[in-house]
Amino acid sequence: MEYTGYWLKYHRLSEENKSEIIIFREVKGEIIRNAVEELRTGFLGLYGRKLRMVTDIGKYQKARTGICLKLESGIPGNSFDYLNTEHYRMDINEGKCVITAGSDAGILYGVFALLRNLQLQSISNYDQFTYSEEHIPSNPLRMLNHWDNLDGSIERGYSGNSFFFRNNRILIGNRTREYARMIASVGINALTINNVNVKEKATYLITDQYYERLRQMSEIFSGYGIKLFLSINFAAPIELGGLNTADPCDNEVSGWWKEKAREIWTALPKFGGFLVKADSEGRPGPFTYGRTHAHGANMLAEAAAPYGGIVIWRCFVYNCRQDWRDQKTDRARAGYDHFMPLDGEFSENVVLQIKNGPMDFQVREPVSPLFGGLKKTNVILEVQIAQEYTGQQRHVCYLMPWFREILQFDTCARREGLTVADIISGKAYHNNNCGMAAVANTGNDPNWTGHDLAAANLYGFGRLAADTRLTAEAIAKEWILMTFGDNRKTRENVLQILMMSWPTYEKYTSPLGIGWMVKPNHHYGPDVDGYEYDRWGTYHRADHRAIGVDRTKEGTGYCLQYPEPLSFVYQDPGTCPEELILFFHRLPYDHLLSTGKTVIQHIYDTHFEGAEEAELFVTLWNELRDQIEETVYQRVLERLLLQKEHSKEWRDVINSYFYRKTGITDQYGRKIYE
Ligand code: GCV
Repeated sequence: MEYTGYWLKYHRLSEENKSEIIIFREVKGEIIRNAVEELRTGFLGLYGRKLRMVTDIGKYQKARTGICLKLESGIPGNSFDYLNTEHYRMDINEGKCVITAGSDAGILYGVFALLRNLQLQSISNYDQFTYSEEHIPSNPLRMLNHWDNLDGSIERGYSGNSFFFRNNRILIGNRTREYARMIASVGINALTINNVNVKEKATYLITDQYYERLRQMSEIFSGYGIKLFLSINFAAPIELGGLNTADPCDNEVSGWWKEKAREIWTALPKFGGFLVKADSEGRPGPFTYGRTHAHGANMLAEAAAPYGGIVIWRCFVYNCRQDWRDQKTDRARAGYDHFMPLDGEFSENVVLQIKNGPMDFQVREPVSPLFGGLKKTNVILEVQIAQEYTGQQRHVCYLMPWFREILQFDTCARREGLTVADIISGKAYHNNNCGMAAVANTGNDPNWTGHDLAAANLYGFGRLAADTRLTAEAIAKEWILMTFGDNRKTRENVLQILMMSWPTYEKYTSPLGIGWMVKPNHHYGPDVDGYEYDRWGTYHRADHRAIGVDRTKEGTGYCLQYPEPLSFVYQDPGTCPEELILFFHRLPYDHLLSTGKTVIQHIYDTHFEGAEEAELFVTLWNELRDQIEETVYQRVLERLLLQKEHSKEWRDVINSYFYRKTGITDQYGRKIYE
């Protein structure tokens, strides 16, 4: 395999070189061909066994070992078409395995599940394996958003350059196919390849300069059940079409998009649709013309509808030219204020893509109130596995515990409870186009993700999006075993590192939900006041008496965007979850937390603890020296050592800052620089 370092390595489970296995398939097509290829690779790797394919059921029945792939229409009683098409059932009984699915993609998922189960249960003798599993994906859309630029750079990319673009050209090669395999194996079914900030040359992706290469790429991905989408420039009618407006209510503009859609889908029959960042951080949008985001999205949706295309419209809309002196404007409110009044106005094939929190992928934020608010709109939960604010893939930060918390969060949108997972599955309000998207963390580094342990986030995101009931720990265990093989010490130590890593990162960086104490622009490293007097609306407002932003009804009123009883819970510092207390409240440093600690002592303690824990990661990794392939071992060690040193920098900068502001000493007399 050309690109090593991920979970499809298929560590050998047994050396016995037994007879071949027969695959019977009654279905044809590219996806099935790829599924069979996966079986071949998997069985060769795991057992050194060869597979032979037959289309004669008699031969399959006579064989001692076999795998049968067959299609079946929907699961009775399930009213969701999309789910029916991607389900699979797998029954394995002493050497015979039947994978039944609702579509070719379902069969592919069943095949990956078979290979995964053989590895996870360390089945050294396939012929004696008995097992059954049925799976319906939790979410219809399970998507990766790449922020790759056509020059080959990646916005917030921490693992090398793009493997999709270089020098304004589209790259297609082995790596494209390997990537498709890798992400299909965890259930991803859609992706965008270009940055949401669509400028300059990227605007031209929807012209015949790029169609042929895009067609080739979309076919590689669709061979693994993955739809290709593109981020588009809302001002394309002006920049490409020579019109003097991009007003969504202008007939010429909507006509231009209709013609464009016809052209795109003629050239790319497997194309999925558009992702749009509009009126956000300098990107054009409907506001320029006094129109709403519903006008903008619906106009595009009408153009895409004849081809079954969808429009994914981002809710990351806020004023990025705020005056820091203005204490009334609260960036956290912006998404809800803009989009909530439009609930019910969006077309069926529009999906609103909402970042998990109201700000921007901080290590901790409350869940966006839009999830509990919108009831008549398709929604996608957007998370970021590119670790922009969580260590930039130089620090280990396994994000699945965080994503699980978000998914399980009760939005209180209904009295009987309605979690984010319920809402994004589409089941809560019977919506078809819903799901999860992650800003991708891959690049052309040999191991794809820079930090080898960051691959757990890619694997984890896919698995979680496909099955939101999986725990973060269960996912981590899978990834470790499939990536590093079955060694007890490796399983224990890597699991400990992964499961500690997000809380540890939070401890030595941002206390109590405050966020944003990072160096401006690149967002790596501590700078407590980095954004404090800037235009981005991200303030902690710490002075010598208090810290935090009052978002209660007496403050910015953000609390009130949540339904009751949540709004009450957040409103009162006595009931507000403490990990978010400074997000919602402005508190004096001597405010007592439920632990009996003051806010300032909590800040000191967590920063000392976090740095100690980062040091422990090095110790745990060192114990694996003889177990892990040398290059991987060294690559991870180098990053863990850097994290250890850098966590001390965070600790000391933050502790000194607050000591200098408050003059309050650490209760335990530890070293804080004056
Ligand atoms: C692609 C944050 C990031 C930007 C990113 C933006 C977005 O502000 O820092 O790099 O732009 O989010 O999600 O659109």
